[in-house]
Parts: sequence; C-alpha cells; structure tokens
Amino acid sequence: MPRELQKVIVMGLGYIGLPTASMLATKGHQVLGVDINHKAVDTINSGRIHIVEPDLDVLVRSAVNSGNLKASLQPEEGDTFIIAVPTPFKEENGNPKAPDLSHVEAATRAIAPYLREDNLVILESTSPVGTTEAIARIIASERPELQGKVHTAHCPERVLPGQILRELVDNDRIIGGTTKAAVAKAKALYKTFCNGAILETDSRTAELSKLVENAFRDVNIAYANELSVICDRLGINVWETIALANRHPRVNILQPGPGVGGHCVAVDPWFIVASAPDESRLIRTAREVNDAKPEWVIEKVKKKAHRFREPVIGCLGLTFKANIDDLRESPAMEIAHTLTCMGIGQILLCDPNVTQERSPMPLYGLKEVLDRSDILVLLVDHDEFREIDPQVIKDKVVIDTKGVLR
Ligand code: SAJ
Repeated sequence: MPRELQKVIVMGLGYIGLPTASMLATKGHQVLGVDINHKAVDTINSGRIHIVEPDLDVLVRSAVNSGNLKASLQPEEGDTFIIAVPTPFKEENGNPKAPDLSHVEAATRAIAPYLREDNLVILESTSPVGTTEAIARIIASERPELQGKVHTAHCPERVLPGQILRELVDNDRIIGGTTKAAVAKAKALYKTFCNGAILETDSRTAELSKLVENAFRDVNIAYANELSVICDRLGINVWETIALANRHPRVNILQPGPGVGGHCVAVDPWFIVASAPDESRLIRTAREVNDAKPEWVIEKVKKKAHRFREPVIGCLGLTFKANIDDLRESPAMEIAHTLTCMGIGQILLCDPNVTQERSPMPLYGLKEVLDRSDILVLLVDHDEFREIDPQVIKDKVVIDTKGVLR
C-alpha cells in the first residue's frame, strides 16, 4: 500500500460511519466497517445499504465492488480506528438528558485488544467535552503496555442529512488531538478525501465547537419559534416579519416550525447544559422553547376543532424535516400521534416520503386528505405540499406551521 493509504477500521455503520467508510474505501484505503447489527453487515457486504441518503447506494456499491470495503461484526488490527456510534441521552441523577456514552465506551473496549503501537483512534461521534480523553483512559486501562503509545483525536462529523456525501468532501473539518502527533496523523487521513480546510485544535475545543454549532442553530430556531408565537398573538405574519428583518445586512433569523427534531440539533445542546448547568441558561431556555412548540400547535388545532362536531383533521408531513424520510425525534410525528390519541376528530396522516410499513399509524394519499379534511395542519415543508393549489384548500381551516400554504 502507498504510504498515505491505510487500513481503517470504522466502528458503527450508520448515517456517518457508512458514508465515511465508503468514501475512504473509494479513495483506496482498505476499510473494515464494524457494526453490531448483523443485518446491516450482510446488507453492506452484498453492496446494498440499510439507510436512506441520496447517492449513498452508488458509493457503497462501488466501495464494496472494489474490494476495499468489507463489513463485519468484529474489528481487526489496522492503522486507524474511527468511532462513529450514537451518543443518545440517559437518565442520570434526576437529569433525563444526560449524555449516554455507553456505545462509545463499548466501541473503545471492542477495539482495545486489536490496538498496536502508533495506532490512531478517532472519535467522530458528537460527544460531551472530555470524551476523547476518556477514550484514551479506557485504552490505557485495557492495554496498560500501550500507555502513551496510541494516538487519540476528535474529528466531529458536521454533515447535513440529505447532503452527506457532498458535505463530507466540501465542509471544513475540525481536528482536535490529545497530542500534536495525533492531529498530524488524523489530518493526513482526512486530506485523502476532504477538500475543505482542516482546522487543527485540541480535543476538548473540538468537542465543544461541534456542540456549539448545533446549539447556535437551536437558539436561532428558538428565537424564530418564539417570534411565531408572538406574531400569532399580535395577528402578524411571522414569515413576512422574518423575511423583512433578514433584509438587514447583519440579521439572519432561521425559520419557525412545529418544533425541532432529529438526533442532533435537539440533542447536542443538552450535552453543554449537562457539563455546565448553571452557566447554560440561554442554551437550556432555547431547548425548552423549541420543545414546547409541538404542544402549542396541538392547542391551536384543539381550539379550531371545537368549532366542528366531528372534524376530519389532515396532518401533512411526519418526518423531522423536509424532503427526507427520517422520523427520529420528529415533532410532526409527536403532534400527529397526540392528535390521534386525543379523539377530537378523525385524523388523516399523509407523508409522501414515508412508506406505510415504516409508519406506526395509517397513511392516506395527499388528494384524499385534501378532499376530506375540514382542518389541514401542515407540519413539514415537503416539496409536494408546496405545490398544493390554493383553490383546493380555500374553504378549509389551515394551520400552517411552516408557512408554505400562504
Ligand atoms: N429547523 C427549523 N427551522 C430552520 C431550520 C431547521 O425549525 O430554519 C428544524 C428542522 O425542521 C429539524 C431541526 O431543525 O426539525 C434540525 O434540522 P437541521 O436541518 O437544522 O439540522 P440536522 O439535524 O439535519 O443537521 C444538523 C446540522 N448542523 C448545523 O447545521 C449546525 C449538520 O450540519 C450536523 O452535521 C448535524 O446536525 C449533526 O449530525 O450534528
């Protein structure tokens, strides 16, 4: 193998691990992807994918066909180990939003027996400050003879679901090492596929930078969501207000909606709050403002529903954001589910991006929902909903949480 080409072990073959593993493989590295899900391992080894992301199927197929990408339930020895496993919440000491590092710890223990002197271990999972150092401590306790001889770094993933492959190549990349040598090694690896700038720092700063990016987005969206509630009280159109304010050269307010979902923006700010609870007042409040938005939408629907004897209520959209099929932590789903359980009328759900087998509740076609509903609740700004003819819905009560049916 040429010097810059390595054997890379990628722990976790989800939305980040699989694109990263396939990208490295198509650049010539020899990659072993490891996952605890044997179905995912089998699917990838047959050149197919188990998640939805534009163009990922083509990349994985070519990576597997080249012989450079293999998936397995077990790690092996290699040069670099990348950890890309989930970091969800857990309940701890009365805090329901404490970071759950059990997957990161398990992945570290799983690779420990295979580590050799001069190996590099990269944490890509979004993690609370200090996690990379904790990984180094686990390695030191599992392999005391390697103490100080294995490099560790945090290289947070920053790609946007729906645009992962483009952003993996084009985005700037932060590399935070526990030592300078770790940074240099990680940089050499990422340079083989990343066209963006490589920004060098220490591991703790890298960890916080990643959390801060998503918390910034969350605070900005909370501002937009709070404005939407204020505007509703005052009878003013929030989207027009924000569009006008954003014409100021130094103002850039994001868009309000039914709440904030997904597994990043609605999660990561809590990792900052958990590590500095007394100091994170604004970040915590933003989370609370965004988490309260679904309930506000539900109350609005309830008030409108009281005008009808047996209203038919059409909910448009279930995913956590537009033009994807991902239902994780979706505020639209939360609203649709609560409305269905409340029994205030017949609820018709519609999402052109979600198949019936993936939906926990029955789905209806868009035309039927538009025809039959007395009340329409738009929850996701999918392209299909932007094309709804205003004439078709002119006699309906419309609650438009994304401002697309104007
Ligand atoms: N949302 C709004 N209003 C907006 C923008 C978004 O209500 O103006 C909502 C969305 O509908 C969704 C939620 O916020 O429910 C999150 O969506 P998103 O598109 O803001 O972000 P994610 O979760 O898909 O991806 C984010 C990205 N982070 C930033 O843009 C700072 C991505 O770059 C990260 O890599 C990703 O989190 C991650 O993995 O951390």
